[in-house]
Amino acid sequence: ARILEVRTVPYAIPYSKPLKFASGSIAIADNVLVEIVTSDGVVGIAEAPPRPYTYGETQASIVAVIEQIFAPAIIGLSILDREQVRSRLARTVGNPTAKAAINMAMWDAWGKTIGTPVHSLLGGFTDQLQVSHMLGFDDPDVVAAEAIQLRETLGISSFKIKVGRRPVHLDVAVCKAVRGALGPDAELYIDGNRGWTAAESALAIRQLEDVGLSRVEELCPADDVLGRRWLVSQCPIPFVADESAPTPADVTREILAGAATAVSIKTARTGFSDSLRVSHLAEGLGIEAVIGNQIDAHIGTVCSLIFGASQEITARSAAELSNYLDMADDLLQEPLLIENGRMRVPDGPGLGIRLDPEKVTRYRVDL
Ligand code: MUC
Ligand code: MG
Repeated sequence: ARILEVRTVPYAIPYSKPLKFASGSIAIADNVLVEIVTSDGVVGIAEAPPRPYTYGETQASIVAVIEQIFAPAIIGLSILDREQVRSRLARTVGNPTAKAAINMAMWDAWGKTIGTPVHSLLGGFTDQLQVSHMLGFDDPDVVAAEAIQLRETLGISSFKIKVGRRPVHLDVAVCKAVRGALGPDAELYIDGNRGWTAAESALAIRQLEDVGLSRVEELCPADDVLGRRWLVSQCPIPFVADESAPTPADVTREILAGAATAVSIKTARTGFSDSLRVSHLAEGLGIEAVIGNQIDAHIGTVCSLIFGASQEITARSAAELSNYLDMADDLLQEPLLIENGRMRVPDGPGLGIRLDPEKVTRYRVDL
């Protein structure tokens, strides 16, 4: 089957509970649905989330780069020509979520064409993942109540707490409140989105010693090169590279520089093909790889789930899959389900999800 058309559908669905973190905040899922139409009449789908504070992309820039540069470069190629497509898209620097959405829509089209789940095509390690929820900035009692509610209603017992505010004590108090509310069995870890200096981060790590964190992520900027290396060298738990390592080359550079000791994999920025590269790299290096959340909407969440469950290294840790819960609606025919703190891979062909055309019409912003 050949690629006949690449469609972009910008849409907007509000969050009923906005997420705030050190590098930005999000109140609307203003994503771009990407559809690849093949010569067999199959439509492969994926979505690209604009994260200007992380990658410089906007909803308009994602639509423009796909329509003006990417689509003309790949129309006519086979849906199996993923590496050729990757090479052609790589002639344009940046634009990671636009590239990733095209890659994942090609995998979805392949799976749908041959009637096979993409999860199986990727390796099919296991059919479910434990879920971890990201808790944004708020007062200690509010964040603790949110964590308790998610554990009571959905069985979620792993939480990533957003930190990076000043003074450091604000976030230390949140972490202590969440630990106090959940007790010793819950998994807690923190993500600073580069909000602190290396010294502030070191202070926080010391003050959080008895909270029992499993890891920390991007507490200070990787561009503070020597400060970051100093911090990581004294960190007693894994230090995750997220936005400082969005490509396999960045992962190599940051790990070899001593700027991180673990890596976050986000299908929103590396699609399936480069997420495979990053996970194999992590396996070869002998470091942890955790499935992160690009504040994914529903389609993006399914992509993270499918990929995370397909590889042994990513299936080991709880995956950040649940922030779609804070959105007011979705584009899907069937809702996503979290039971006993776990999500199961859908078993249909491709991504295993179906769009609701009426909802797509309601939420698209280009007509
Ligand atoms: C995360 O893990 O950092 C916040 C900004 C971004 O790009 O992703 C989120 C979550
Ligand atoms: Mg992060």
